[in-house]
Amino acid sequence: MNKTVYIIITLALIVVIAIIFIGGTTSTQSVEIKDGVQYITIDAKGGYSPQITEAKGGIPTKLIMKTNGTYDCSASLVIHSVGFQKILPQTGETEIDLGTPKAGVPLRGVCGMGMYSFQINFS
Ligand SMILES: [Cu+2]
Repeated sequence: MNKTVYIIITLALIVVIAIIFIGGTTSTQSVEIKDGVQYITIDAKGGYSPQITEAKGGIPTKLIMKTNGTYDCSASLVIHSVGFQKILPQTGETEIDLGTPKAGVPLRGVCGMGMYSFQINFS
């Protein structure tokens, strides 16, 4: 009986670790170039994901902030370098025009309280 419980817990742990691992690798596909415009997607819920994004500089870029039942302060987003300061909808997508970012100048976004942040590196 005890052995069975042990095996079930071990299997459950393996599944959880696998999900976290797969989730971590898929989040690297957050940059997409369509018709000469670079789209960067960042999820906002209990912080920002991915926290660091590698993107290309020198091309028109749009940032898409995705919220999904986001009731925490990561919905209140500030991006100083483009003068953006808004409360994101609790669920939805917000497109932010980043213009044409220069290579070597990272962009940082922070929540209204400065608790959560993300960074986009342009190269
Ligand atoms: Cu915050």
